[in-house]
Amino acid sequence: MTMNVDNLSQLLKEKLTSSFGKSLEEATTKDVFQSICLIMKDSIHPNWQMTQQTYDENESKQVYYFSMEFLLGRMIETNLLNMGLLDVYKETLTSLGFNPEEVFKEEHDAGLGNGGLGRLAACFLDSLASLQLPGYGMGIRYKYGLFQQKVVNGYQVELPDYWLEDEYMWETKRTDKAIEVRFGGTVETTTINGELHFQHHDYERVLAIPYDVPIVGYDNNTVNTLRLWSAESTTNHFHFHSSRGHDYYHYLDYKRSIEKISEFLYPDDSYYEGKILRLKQQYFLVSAGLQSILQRYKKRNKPLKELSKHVVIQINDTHPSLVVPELMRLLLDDERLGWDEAWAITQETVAYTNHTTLSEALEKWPEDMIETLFPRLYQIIYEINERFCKMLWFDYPELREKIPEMAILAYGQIHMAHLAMVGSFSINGVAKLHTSILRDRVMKPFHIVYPDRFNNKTNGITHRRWLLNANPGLANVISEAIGTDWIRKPEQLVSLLPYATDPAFQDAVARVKHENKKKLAMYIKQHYNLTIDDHAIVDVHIKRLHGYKRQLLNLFHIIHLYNTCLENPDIKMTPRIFIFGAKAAPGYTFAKQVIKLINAVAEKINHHPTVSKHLKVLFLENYQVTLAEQIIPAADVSEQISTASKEASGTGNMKLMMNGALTIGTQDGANVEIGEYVGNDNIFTFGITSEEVFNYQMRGDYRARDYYNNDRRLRNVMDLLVNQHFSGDDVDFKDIFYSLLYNNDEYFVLRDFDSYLSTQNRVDHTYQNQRDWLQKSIVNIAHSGAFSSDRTIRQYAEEIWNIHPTKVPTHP
Ligand code: DL6
Repeated sequence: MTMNVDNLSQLLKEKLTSSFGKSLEEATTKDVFQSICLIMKDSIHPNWQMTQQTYDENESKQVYYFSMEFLLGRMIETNLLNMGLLDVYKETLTSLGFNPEEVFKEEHDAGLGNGGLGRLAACFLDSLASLQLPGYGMGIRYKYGLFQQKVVNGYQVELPDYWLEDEYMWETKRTDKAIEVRFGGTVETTTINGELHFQHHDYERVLAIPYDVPIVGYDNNTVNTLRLWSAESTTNHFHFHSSRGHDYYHYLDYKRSIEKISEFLYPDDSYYEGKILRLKQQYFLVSAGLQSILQRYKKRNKPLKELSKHVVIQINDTHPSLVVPELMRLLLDDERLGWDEAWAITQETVAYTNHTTLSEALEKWPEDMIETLFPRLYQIIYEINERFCKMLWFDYPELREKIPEMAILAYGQIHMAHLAMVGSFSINGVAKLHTSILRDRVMKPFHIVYPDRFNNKTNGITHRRWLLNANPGLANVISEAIGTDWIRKPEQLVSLLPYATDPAFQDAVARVKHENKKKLAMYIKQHYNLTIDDHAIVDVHIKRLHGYKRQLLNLFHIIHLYNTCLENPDIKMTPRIFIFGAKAAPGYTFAKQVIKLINAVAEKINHHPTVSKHLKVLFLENYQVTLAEQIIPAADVSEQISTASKEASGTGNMKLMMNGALTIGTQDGANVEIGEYVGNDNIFTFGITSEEVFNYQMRGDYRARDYYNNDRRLRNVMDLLVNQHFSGDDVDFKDIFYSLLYNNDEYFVLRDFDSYLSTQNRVDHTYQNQRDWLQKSIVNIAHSGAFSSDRTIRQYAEEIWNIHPTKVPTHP
């Protein structure tokens, strides 16, 4: 049935009655939202079933993307867009007297991720389905997503994000597909008929229950699956004896301890604390996921040695790297394969993506913790390590000295990245620079041993969510100029290049930007009671708060502008609004102090009678996917100012460029490739290079203090942190000041201050020439197709996974 306003209205009325016993007049927006989801599911589910059936019938090779994080955001608009029904749903809702935006807002963001890595995983799912590629996501159904951030008196306060409070409309619980996962216990080794057998005793049993979420492809019949595992206790653990009433309470304690495994998303992407739970979560995902894959594979009646012809497992960073020993365990102990065969299968099936070179984020686990929680896996890791180190000793004499630093197990710690690299056939970085840092520095000895495994896959973002959905005005202007082919082939956005100098097209782009700014201004007025000039430059810095992302450098520029305005009350400058959105890890004190400082500076500037005419500063609380969708279309300037070498790729840089913002950025992560595409004239690059950072680190001759002493502007900025200018008597920002001067400014903020300021000055001047600015903006949009996750996923599919599009027939 083709949907139109009439039949959809009818369906909606029927659904409201059958599911909620309500008429249209009685229905709340939540009822309407839920009814819409039910109607959508009625058409998604048959395609879902058909997709899985087609994959099985065609024996398509499938990728399983294992990730501890999937930052999905809201699904309703993406699903409707991909189903080709967004417009008719919006029209129908409007005709029935509902505001579609208000209805869509009823969906709580699925915040099952911390930041870039989790959002990337969500973009990848969208691209897999849209390219008709057989792909499966494997994750955890955390009961609480990343915390909700409130700002109270300028400080970050964390509240639980109970995203499941209302039913999650997209998921389907599959109790029949539950898997048992075992923790702890002991391993008994026996020899039967000359063969070693390993028996696991006294373990704790946890039930992994899958909740499947459909991932709808764009304008095709494909519906892939994101499988989220939830931990439950096994009921047969509890034997209630009426004479021993306390058994009941023991059972409740036990049940609670099990459920905790999938309760919280670990709210940190760089510091690892609360280790046991985190480690249990990793194994829980890995074991449940792998067991379910093998169960499904066996239904194909193929020999296990052909597993890698049918299955490829991509591990998203090291968090799921227990896949390597767990797959070995299943093949050795359950399937009774020999070591060499099991090892060959494992290495041919697993691929690893690295997302960070920060040493504090490269996971290491205490050996005793692994041994206690997973005694059999420990034995297997031990053996993998022994064999690996022996191989190094005999085959690579030149690396003998490096064995302690390359070992998987050394000095009481298990190095997960080493485990992942040794146990996989592909090791990829997420931007060219990052991959070369991995090859030439951080993982250099591994590159000597496994040169063919290393490869680069520069990240991407789904243009469907980040342009079509988030910025329909711009999408229309583009389609009017170059047609709609770019929607399927985003690289065709490049045909916009001739329009970059066309005044009519420039004006159309400018109008959309202005409309988006007005919308953002309204949101800011409503939520923060702050009036912003919708002709001001909108300068945005939105990402996790971390020292290396240098929100502080941005803030120093703002304080410098503030000082300049105070010194020259009659100054002429294009008004600018600086927007920050960032969550700090709850235990990361420095990052939280920076949030407080941003808010303190905002307070001062926004209330200053003259400065506030030129500048506004705003920290938007609870930065998450839906908020990003509101900010990005309105942005003019994209702050990508990490210390060179530290940001593996970044994806916010891509989203912002796609929406016509110009990047002010360091030569870091994917900024470098953005610069290569758009050319030096269309990006504002500044700061020291990664080579210079490494050289400073090697020579140890960086002296932050010299910059403070020699630059009056910098001193004038920094001194305001310690003379209570921004803080009154209750707080000061000495710790920040000291970290820069006495701890020698780990992230080179002072070193890059001068170059950042002069580049910001260029930004300001360029903006004053609107024609020039718009031309640059359009060049950025035109090249953003290269950063669609469709391109990235095609590269993964062809160069790593060897999977192919499988057309799903229309459901009869
Ligand atoms: O690859 C996705 C994303 C990159 O764009 C960011 O540059 C990088 O910082 C982020 N890495 C992580 C690392 N977490 N851990 N571990 O989130 O990945």
